[in-house]
Amino acid sequence: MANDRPPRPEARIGNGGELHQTASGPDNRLTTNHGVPVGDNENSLKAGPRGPTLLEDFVLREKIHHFDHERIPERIVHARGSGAHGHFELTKSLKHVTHAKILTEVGEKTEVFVRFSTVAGGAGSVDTPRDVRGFAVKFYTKEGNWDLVGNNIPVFFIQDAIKFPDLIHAAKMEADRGYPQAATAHDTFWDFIGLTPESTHMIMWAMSDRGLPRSLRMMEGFGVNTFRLLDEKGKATFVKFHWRPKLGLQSTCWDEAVKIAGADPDFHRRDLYNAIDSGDFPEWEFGVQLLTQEQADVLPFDILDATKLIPEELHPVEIVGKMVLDRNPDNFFAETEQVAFLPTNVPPGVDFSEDPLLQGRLFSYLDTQLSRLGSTNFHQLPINQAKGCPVMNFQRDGHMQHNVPQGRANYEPNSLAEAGEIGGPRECPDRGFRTAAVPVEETKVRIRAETFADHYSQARLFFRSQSEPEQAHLASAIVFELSKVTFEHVRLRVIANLQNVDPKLAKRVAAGLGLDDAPKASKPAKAPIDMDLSPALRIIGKYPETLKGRAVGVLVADGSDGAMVQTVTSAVEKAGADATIIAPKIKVTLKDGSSLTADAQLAGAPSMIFDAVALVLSEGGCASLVKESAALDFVMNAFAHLKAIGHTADCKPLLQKAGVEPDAGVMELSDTKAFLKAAATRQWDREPKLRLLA
Ligand code: HDE
Repeated sequence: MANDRPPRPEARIGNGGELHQTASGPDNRLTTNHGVPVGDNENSLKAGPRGPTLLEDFVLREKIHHFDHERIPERIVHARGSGAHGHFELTKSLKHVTHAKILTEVGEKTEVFVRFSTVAGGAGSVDTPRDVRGFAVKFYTKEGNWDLVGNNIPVFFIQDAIKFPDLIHAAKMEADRGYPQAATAHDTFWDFIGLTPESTHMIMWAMSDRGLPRSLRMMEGFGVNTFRLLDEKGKATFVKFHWRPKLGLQSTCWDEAVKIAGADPDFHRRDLYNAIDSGDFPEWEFGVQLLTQEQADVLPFDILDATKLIPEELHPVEIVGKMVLDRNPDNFFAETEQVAFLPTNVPPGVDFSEDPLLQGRLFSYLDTQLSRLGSTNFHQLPINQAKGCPVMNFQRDGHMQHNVPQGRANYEPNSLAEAGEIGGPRECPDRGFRTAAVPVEETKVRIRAETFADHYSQARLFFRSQSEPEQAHLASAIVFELSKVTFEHVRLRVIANLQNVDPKLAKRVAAGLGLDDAPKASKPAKAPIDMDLSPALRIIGKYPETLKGRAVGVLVADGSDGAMVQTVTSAVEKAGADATIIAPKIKVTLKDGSSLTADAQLAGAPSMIFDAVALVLSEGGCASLVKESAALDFVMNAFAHLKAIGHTADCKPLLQKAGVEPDAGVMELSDTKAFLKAAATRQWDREPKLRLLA
C-alpha cells in the first residue's frame, strides 16, 4: 500500500488494501472543515467491524452533512450557463459622453467574468434548444463592478417588468405535467404570446436562426435596455451596448440542434472550454450606439421601450473596445454557479433610463441572490468581489460574514478618527455615483405610454430584412412550434397577429400548419409602418465567411491514405479550425501499413458536431462503411445540415447510398482549397432540394 498510515487491518476490508495514495505531509493533510486531520477516509466509525455506525463519528457526519447541502437553488431563469474569465480593453475613449474610467482610459485592461446561458431550461438541461441566450459580463472596474447583463437578441418579449413572472411561467415547463423541458413549443407559451402582441418582435428573433447558435463564441450580445452615460458635468446621453463576435455569427439547423442535444448535451459548454483551453481565445468587439435626447425624440418609437431596437443604419454602432476570454474557471460551482450579476452594478458615469423593464430588473437581481446564495453577503464570494478597487462601508454582520472589520465606528458620520480610533470611509461627492438629473413631476398612474403602442413595425422590419433562407427558417420554426400547440384558438390567434407583421408570413405559417386560409389580422393597437430595411439584422452575409474557430470531422478507416489525411488535417488547422479524426475503431491500419490512432470513435462523433466533413476512405474502407449505419448517418446528416463534404474518389458508393447529390458543397479532396472555401459556410442552395420549408 502506497501510503504511510499506521497499519489498520480493518481498513483493508472491502478495498483489498489497494489504496493508491501518496503519503500525507504537513501541507497536504486531509482535514475536516475545522482543520482536524482525518486519520481514515475509507471507513466510518462502527461498533465492531460489522456493527452499527456510531453517532460520535463527526468525520462522517460532517462529510455527509456538507454533501447533503452541496446544491443551491438554481436560477429561476438562465439556470443553464457556462462561464469564462477574460479582460476588456478600451480602444477608443468615450470621454465626450462619460466620466466612467472604464470607458475613458484607452489601453487599460479590466478583468471580466462572462456567463452565457439559455433561458428556459434547468441547470442540467441541454445546450442547444431553440432559446434566447444570456450574455452577462461582469467588469471588475477601478470604480466598482459593472454588470452588463444582456442577451444575444437586442429586444425583449415584454415592455413592463410586471409581466415577467407571467412570461417565464408560460415559457418554462407546464405547471401540472412538468414538461417540456427547455422548449417553448407548447400551449402555455404560445397562449401568452398570442395574447401579448408586444412580444411579436422578439418572437421573430427567437424563431430566427439566432435562437440556435452554433457556438457561444459565435453570438452577438446586446445590453437590450437603454442606459445613460453621464459626463463630468452631469450631461446625459442615451446608450445601447453591443458585442460583436470576431468569429462571426453562425447558427445550426433545427434538425441539427435537436440531434446535437442527443450527441453532446454539453455542446456549447465543451466548445467554449476547449477553445479557451487550447489557447484559441474567443473575442468580441464592444460597440455603442449613442443618442442625444433630441435624437431619441424624433425616432418613430420610444427609446424606453425594450421591444424596440435602433437600426444601425440610422445610428451606427461605434466600436470602442474589445473583450477576450482567456481563462477557464477553476471551479464551476464557485465561479459560474455562484456568480451574481446585478444590472444595478454600474460605475459612476453610467446610469439607468426609465425603461420600465429595466426599472423592474433593478429590483429583481439583488432580491433573487438572497434565495439563491442564501446570504446578503453574497458579494463577498470571490467571484463577486470587486477586484479593481477596495470595498469600504459601514454595513456589518449578517449570515456568512467573511470580513473582520476593525474599530468601534460602525456608523457614519463619526468623529472617532480624531481620537486615534479608526473612523472609516467617507462619501466622495466629486467621484461618487451620481444620477442623471432627469426632471420628474407627474401623476402616479398604472398606464402604458402611447409611444409604446406600435407592436408590429419592427417585427416587420426584422422579417423583411432577412435573406430568403432565413425567412424560410423563421416561418418553419413558427410552424414547428405551433404544431406542438394543442389548442386551435391559440394557433389562430398567433397567425392573426402575424398578419400585421407580413401577410405573406401569416400565409406561409397557415399553409405549413395545413390551414386553407390564414385568419384575419388582429386589430393592432397602432397601425404598423414600413421602415427602411436593415441588412445588419441578417446572419447570412453579415460577417466574412471563415473556417476559423470551426470544426471539421475527418472520417477514416482501415486502408485510408495517410498522406491525404495529413494534407486535409493540416490544411484545416492552418485555416484556424479544429480537425478531428474519426474512425470505426480507434486504431486504424493505413494504406502503407502504419497505424493511426483516431481522436474519436464513429458512434460517439456524429457529423452534427462538426461544421464540415472530409471522407478519406479507400475502396475497401468505403465498402465496409457502406454496411455501417453510423457511417451512413454521418454522411446523410452532413448533407442534410448543408455542410461541405470533401471526399476521396473511392467514397462514391457511400455517398450514393447516403443520398448525396452532387452540388457546389460536395467535392473531391484533391482540391483542398475548394473544400476549405465551401467548409467556411453552409450550402444554402442545397436546402430547398432536401427540406420542405414553410
Ligand atoms: Fe433577467 N433575471 N430579468 N433579463 N437575466 C435573471 O437574476 C429579470 C431580462 C438576464 O448568468 C435573474 O441572478 C426580470 C432582460 C441574464 O447569472 C432574475 C426581468 C435581459 C440573466 C432576473 C428580466 C435579461 C438573467 C435570475 C424583467 C436581457 C442570467 C438569476 C424585468 C437584457 C445572469 C439572477 C447570469 C437572470 C430577472 C429581463 C438577461 C430572476 C424581473 C430584458 C443574462 O433576477
